[in-house]
Amino acid sequence: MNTPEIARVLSALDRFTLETPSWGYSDTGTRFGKFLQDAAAIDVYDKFADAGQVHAVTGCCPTVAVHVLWDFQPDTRPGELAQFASKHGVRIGAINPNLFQDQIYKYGSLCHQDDSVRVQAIQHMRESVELGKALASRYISLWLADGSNYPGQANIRRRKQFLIEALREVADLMSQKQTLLVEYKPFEPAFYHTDLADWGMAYIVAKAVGPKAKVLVDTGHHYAAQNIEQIVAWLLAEEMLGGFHFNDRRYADDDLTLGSIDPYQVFRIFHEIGFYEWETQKQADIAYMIDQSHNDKSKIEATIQTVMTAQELIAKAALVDYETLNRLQTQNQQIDAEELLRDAFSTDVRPAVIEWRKKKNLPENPLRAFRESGYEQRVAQERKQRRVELGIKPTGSYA
Ligand code: RM4
Ligand code: MN
Ligand code: MN
Repeated sequence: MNTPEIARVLSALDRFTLETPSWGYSDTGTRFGKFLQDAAAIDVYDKFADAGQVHAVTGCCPTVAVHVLWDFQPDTRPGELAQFASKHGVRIGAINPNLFQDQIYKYGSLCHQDDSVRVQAIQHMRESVELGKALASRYISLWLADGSNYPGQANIRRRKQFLIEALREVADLMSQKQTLLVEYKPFEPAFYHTDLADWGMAYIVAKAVGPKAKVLVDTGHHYAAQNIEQIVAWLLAEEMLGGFHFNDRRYADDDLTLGSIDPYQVFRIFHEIGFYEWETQKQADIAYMIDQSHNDKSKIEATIQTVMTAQELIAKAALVDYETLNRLQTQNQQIDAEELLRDAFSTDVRPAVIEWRKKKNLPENPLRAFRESGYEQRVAQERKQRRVELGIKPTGSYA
């Protein structure tokens, strides 16, 4: 790598932050059960402490996404929680409402045919918006689990209308500083139809809601052969890309570590963003977030590994020479254009990433630094003991 290339990598890393999810630090599993870890976070305080560790060694993760029902109790004082987070060097990021856990949502929430259920769902959205305001958090990040399991069960068009009306109401409650991120997912928990099943539906709904709403791309929420970077390019071109939930997948919404299965795809996504930024001469306003469940890996280590992977892939994408690519594309030089991408992808950028870390007084190898700190062993002991004191019984059963 030459000096201008290194400079491009350093500047790309300077501009990149990645939000970690509170739920990535606690025990999660599949619907068949959970394998419990002593070091897993018990409560939101543990989650912020763990997120603080990730930020301390990577310098790249200053915010933590929260899930309202998993992280807030009715008596939680948002201000106190924010203060606790800041003690650990992090801030509260995206607020994720939860419209899928309550029994009343069996047949949907914002799309439900009963007014009373929709009213309750909107009320939860309102509380999430208020929480966002109290915490000066910019994003309300909505994953809507609504859908149906059998053909004929639901009026799909009417549900779409209910959804748009409900989200318009929510948007009216939001301040100008808040953004609603609309996530989509093809299936699960419903297996016949999902009300927001793909990016087109999320786009239509976000557009109907107005300028406060943007689309969120969760990389795991696509069918296997789908070209995600094209979706990203189109959303960028339409100024409708609000954020990402990063994870990798082999089959469906597997929530595996980013880049563990197909790093080239992540590279191509970052490439589309870089190309857009070069062409428009402006930084894309995107919330980069992780959405992973570390079911059997060490949770903090898996999060650090994800951040390091993302930084390396961002650095590789920064090596693409867009001027040259533009010329090659105009001349239909497809092999050379493709080689430009392949060269960038196969460059070992780790020395440049280490240089960036040294400049920031960060450990050269965040994963090793975290291991050497002994944090995980310490909290495993302490949390194991605390579980006994709190009477928390290990259960991970499905039925
Ligand atoms: C969903 C979706 C949401 C996440 C939940 C836990 O599949 O990805 O973003 O909050 O899982
Ligand atoms: Mn997600
Ligand atoms: Mn998901």
